[in-house]
This record gives sequence, C-alpha cells and structure tokens, in this order.
Amino acid sequence: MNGSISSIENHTCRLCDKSTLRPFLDLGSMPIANAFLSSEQLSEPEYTFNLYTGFCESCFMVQLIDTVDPNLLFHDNYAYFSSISNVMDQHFAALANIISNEIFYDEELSVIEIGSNDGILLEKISGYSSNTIGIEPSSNVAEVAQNKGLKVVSEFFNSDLAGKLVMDYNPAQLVVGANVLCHIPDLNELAHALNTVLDDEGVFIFEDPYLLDIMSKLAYDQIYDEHFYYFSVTSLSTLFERHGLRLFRVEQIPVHGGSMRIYGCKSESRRSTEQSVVNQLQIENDKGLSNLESYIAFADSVKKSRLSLVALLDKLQNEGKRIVGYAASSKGTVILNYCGIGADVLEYVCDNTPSKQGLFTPGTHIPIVSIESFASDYPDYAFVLAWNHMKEISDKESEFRSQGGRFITHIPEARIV
Ligand code: DWN
Ligand code: SAH
Repeated sequence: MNGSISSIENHTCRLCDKSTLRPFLDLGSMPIANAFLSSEQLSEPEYTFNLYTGFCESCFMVQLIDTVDPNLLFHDNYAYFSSISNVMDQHFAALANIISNEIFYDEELSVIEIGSNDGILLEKISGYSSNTIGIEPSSNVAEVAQNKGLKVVSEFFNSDLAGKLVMDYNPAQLVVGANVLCHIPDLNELAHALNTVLDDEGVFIFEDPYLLDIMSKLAYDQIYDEHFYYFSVTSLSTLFERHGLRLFRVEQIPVHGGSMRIYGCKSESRRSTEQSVVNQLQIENDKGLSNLESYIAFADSVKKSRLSLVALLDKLQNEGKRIVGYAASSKGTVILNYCGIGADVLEYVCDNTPSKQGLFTPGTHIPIVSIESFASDYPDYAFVLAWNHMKEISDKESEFRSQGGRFITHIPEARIV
C-alpha cells in the first residue's frame, strides 16, 4: 500500500508520548539510505525497514514511525562528506560570519557544534573563536576535521556527553548544528542536554530541512532513516517550550531545497522573541500544518509524483535514450527504491565523492562511477538525484548541456530541464 495511509490505527508520539500519532505516508520497504554496497555485498541480504511517516495531532511533530538504530547510520564508514559542495561551503562561511557579528559577545567563551562532519563549518567558526569544539559520532568524517587541526569529540551528543562537556569547558555561549537536529531520535533528551551545556544567555542555532518546503515541493525524498523528524516552527517551539527553551528568531534559507534556521535561548534569557517567529507560526497555521488533512493530501500528491516520474523515464527509454543518475545522495536511495528505478533504467549514477565510486546504490544496485566517467561518454539524459544542488551541478556541467545533454528532475514534478 505504498504512498497511502496503510492503517487508521494511531501510534505513540516519540516526543509527547500521546497516542495521537497518525500515519499518513508509507514509502514502503527501504534499505539504509547511505549503505552503499561493494560488489561482494551485492549477493548478501540488505537491512531494510518500513519507511513510514506520521503526524502527531497533539504536539504537531511529523516523524518516522519505524526507526533505525543510530549506530547503524552513523559510524566509522559514514558516506556523506559535507565539503563536497562549494555552495554549501559558501553558505557556511556566511553563517560563521553571522555568528561572529551577531552572536558572540566574548571570543573566549565556548562554542559547541553538533554534527560537525568533516569540519566544513567548524573550521570557519574556529577562525573567530579558539574555544570551539565539534561533536561528531561518525569517526571517519570526524577524522577529516581532526586532521585539519580542529578539536572534535567523536561521540553522539546526548545528556551524558553534555554532563562531561560542562565539567571540562565553560558553559556554551553558542551551540550550533546544521542538518543534525532532525537526526537525533530523542529530542526530549537533546533539549535537556542543551539546557545543561548552554550559558544562561547562550544561544542555539539549528538548520534543518523545512516541512513547508518538503510539502510544497513534494520533496518526499527528504524522508529517510537519518531524518527522524520533519520540523515546523510550530512543532519545534512546542517541543522547546516544554523544556524551558524558547525560539527567538527564525529564517527560511534556500539550502538543501528549502531549510529553516532557528535561533533559540533559555526561556528566561534577556533576548526578546522577534516578529519572525510570530509571523512564521501564522503562516504555518494558514497553510494547514496543524491539520492531518494537509498531510493526507501531500501523500496523495506523492503517489502522483511517482507515476509521472516513472512515465517520463519509460517514455525516454522507449525512445532508446541513454539515461544515467547524477549524485548518489541519500535522497536518491528513496527515489530509486520508492519508484522502482533500477539498473535497467539508469546505466549508472555518477558522484564526486571518491569513497562512493566503485560501490552500488542501496536496494537498487546501480553502479556508482566518477564524474570523469560521465564526462568521457555523455548520455542523453542525467536524472539529478540531488535536486537541491541543481544549480551547482548544472553550472559545472555546461559542457554536457552544450553537447545536447539534458537534466531530468522530479521536483516539484517530473520534467526535463
Ligand atoms: O542531512 C543530510 C544532508 C546534509 O546530507 C544527511 N542526512 C545526509 C546527506 O544527504 P544527501 O546525501 O541527500 O546529501 P546531498 O548534499 O543532497 O547529496 C550530495 C551528493 O551529491 C553527494 O554524494 C555528492 C554528490 N554531488 C556531486 O556528485 N556533485 C554533489 C554536488 C554538489 C556535486 O556537484
Ligand atoms: N553538519 C553537516 C553534516 C550533516 S549530516 C552538514 O550540514 O553538512 C548529519 C551529521 O550529524 C553526520 O555527520 C552524523 O554523523 C551527525 N550526527 C548524527 N547524530 C548525531 C548526534 N547525536 N550528535 C552529533 N552528531 C550527530
């Protein structure tokens, strides 16, 4: 029953513990999004789980119903290296600049970055404050940052670690994390840990994919194992308020196909709540983010989106065109598995991450090759599996386009661009 409500039965919300979690979208059986396979692993059974999403009618949090143990997701062979994108590098330089201009009140006070990955942001913040530490459980990417001379603790950020950090460092003036909050299954514990490490006048900043963008762009491929939650300002402020924390500013930002940057502090902080929070809560209410019907309508549109993508690829294949995938992203794993697109449709997927090249896509077993292989024998069409980087990829691949190649995107609907 892919793409529809597979059960009217309610589940328990992971955060508010009420039995008001209503399932609305079933994307079916899925492998781990970043579990790329070696040729030897192709004949072995793959770990799968049911990619099933629900909306809590009490606390408004959209969340996965079945989840994968974080230790299976974030480990010593994590596939995603943040520094693969120049646009993201510029984005984080701008964020570091905002932090230094608006947030720091003393460069000696401490800063914690959660989910610092290969150091893309941490390096820039360290340029402003010497007292900066990254927390990154995936030890292979943490090591890249450590090799740049950055201070990184390779552990999951949780209450225990927060307790140790306050013993060893000053209370944090800033806690920052990009694309990590939604990766943490127990956000009640996270809020508690934030309270422990934050200075009374400290600030936290998080950026994550924004639910309103996911829904308006039909970006169902943002839904996968690593993303336990899909945030709105409504659901996040409800969560933080329960834990003595408060959002004081929110900003929509364009990265990763549409994200929300939230700024927060302790409830008692001197910082006043800005109009942006009030405005966004009103927008979300007007768009129906507190109503189950909106999510049911989204699920219906997702099903249609799948049909239109499959029809477009079928048509091009029947015309004898050569089609490949561009970017072996986590999102790509969702699209390919949910839409049943395998190696019979895409000749290969090319990707600029050296460690992904030579491996195969999870579930669908399409070979991953280098961008150089793509350039050596251009196909007719390249289906972009990281649509969030479309501009960066299209700018890089002007030669492909000038030789007649075309990109395919499925966002917000399947089309040739
Ligand atoms: O939240 C997350 C985001 C930040 O990163 C994580 N859960 C995992 C990961 O998600 P993703 O894999 O969907 O990320 P991207 O950034 O959409 O995908 C990047 C992929 O695209 C990489 O494998 C590299 C590739 N790529 C490329 O081949 N050429 C990317 C760019 C920009 C390029 O020019
Ligand atoms: N901040 C980077 C990386 C995002 S990918 C960026 O925006 O590009 C998500 C990262 O969060 C991974 O590197 C993963 O290992 C890390 N992560 C997951 N759970 C975490 C936790 N509990 N504490 C700290 N980092 C975590």
